[in-house]
Amino acid sequence: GPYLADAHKDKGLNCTACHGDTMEVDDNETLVNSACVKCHGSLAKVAEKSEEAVNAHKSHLGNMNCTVCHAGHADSMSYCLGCHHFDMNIPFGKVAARVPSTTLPVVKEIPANLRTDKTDIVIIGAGATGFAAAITAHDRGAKVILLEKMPITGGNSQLAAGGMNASETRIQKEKGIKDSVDLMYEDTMKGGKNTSDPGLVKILAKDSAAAVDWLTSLGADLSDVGRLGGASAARAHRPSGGAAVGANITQALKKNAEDRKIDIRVNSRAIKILEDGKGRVTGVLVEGKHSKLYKISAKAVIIAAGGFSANPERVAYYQPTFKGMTTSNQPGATGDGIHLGDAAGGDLVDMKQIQIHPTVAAGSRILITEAVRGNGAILVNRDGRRFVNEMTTRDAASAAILAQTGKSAFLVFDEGIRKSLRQIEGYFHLNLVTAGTTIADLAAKIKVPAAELEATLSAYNKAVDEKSDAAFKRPDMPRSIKTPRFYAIEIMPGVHYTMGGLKVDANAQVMAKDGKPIPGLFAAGEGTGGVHGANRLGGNSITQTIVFGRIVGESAAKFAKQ
Ligand code: MEZ
Repeated sequence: GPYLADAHKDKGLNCTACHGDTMEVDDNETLVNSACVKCHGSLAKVAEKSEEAVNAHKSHLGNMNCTVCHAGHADSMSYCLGCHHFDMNIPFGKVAARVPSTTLPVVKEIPANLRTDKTDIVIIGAGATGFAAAITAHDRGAKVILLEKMPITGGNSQLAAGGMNASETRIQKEKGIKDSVDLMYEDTMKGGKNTSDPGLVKILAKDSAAAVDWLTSLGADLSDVGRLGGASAARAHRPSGGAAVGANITQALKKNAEDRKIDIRVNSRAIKILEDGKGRVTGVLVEGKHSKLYKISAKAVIIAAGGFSANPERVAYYQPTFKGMTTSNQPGATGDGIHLGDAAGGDLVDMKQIQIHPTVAAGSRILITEAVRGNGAILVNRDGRRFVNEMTTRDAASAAILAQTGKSAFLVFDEGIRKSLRQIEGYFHLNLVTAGTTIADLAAKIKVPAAELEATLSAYNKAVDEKSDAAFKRPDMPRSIKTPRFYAIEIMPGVHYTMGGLKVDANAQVMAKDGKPIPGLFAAGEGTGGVHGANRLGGNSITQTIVFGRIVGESAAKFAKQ
């Protein structure tokens, strides 16, 4: 110390002021958090008082518990710093992020007489997949426990930016956008280099419109549509004004799960899948922040714990050339679910298929959404020249950037593009954008030759007018870049998505190495392989979480009833 608790004591508060008369501490830290709010007001109220340039109490992570960052009897640590690099003072805090270990604790022997909770279905991971599965299974009459090892729910889904791909939606029809399920299937297969599981891709495309309707019925806003790389039509659904999709949908899902009183447990890491000795899954072993080891006995287990982009050792194991690269992922994306399923006998597919996203802000973990390019931005190198079709697939765009001097490039756009996409304001807020009143002014600030940059923009604007990009064959150029001010963000590729994972069938059952389903074990989302093959198209990930999250919830509920 001294810690936050000491400061409270100095103010005359005793232990029960924060911990209640029962002094009970569950893994959600329910009592303490409600005591914080009782004295200090809600997160929104605290945010109103903030004078900081970056208001940590008002973030895209939604309404979080106070104890996510503030600890009573240990160093406080800002959750934001897991991804950001702000100068952020936190009372009794360390300027460091609390990040989970990238490896699961090894359990040699499970102690006898452990507390055992009982449920129908236990779900590992509270991102979009886990929430979609939990709500669906609950609505089919199953009792559900949703586990999340991080102190907040939302996972990587919460960070999803560009959109959710779906075809033949009501919203597309209203906007007069021509698209079809077949076209989405073809684009996805082509994007994945024809190595995806065609059956799973058919489901993704066919159920995508219903997934958008379902989310909308739960209160999400998917009313804007943009176009992302590798898509033959505008099908990336996102909130109005082009706001980020992830925070909007995960907060709607969370609210719906809470309204249904689903048992959501944060700070709760599943560390082993339990089975009966005959191959049937019977539950999980959990390590809770306060409850320590305990068991949950369940009729079905759903793995929805995402991929492993934030596990640098594993990324380098499968792709040695990606060693040391930054990532766009939240620190919890360490691949626990894949590891747990593997240890339970599940087969793995496509593990070497790791996607790097071309545009992560240089020196950070902040993804600059592909939608900035989708809405018209171009990429230029240090010579002030374009070097690639900006809307090509991510692997090709990333390879092109890594081939430039400095292994980075500049995303260049203007006031018109800025106005077209609400997410861009966030990059200004985070100080990631360099602005110039003229092209020459911008060029000077980012140290590229002004004449080259001017020539590049004038050639590009001509291509926009002629609707033909002879230089790089960019298929879609929705806006020219000629309205001051002019802007640039330095970007470099970062590990973004792991395409491989547990092998599943069309009912989201995990397949064993002998090709048969493991009874009681289900999986969906990024921790499964087969949907994206060798390369995932932007916007297909959120679609996968909802389409297969609903399927896995339904399948597991059916299985649990048998
Ligand atoms: O699906 C994605 O990964 C995506 C659209 C990312 C982004 O650039 O916004």
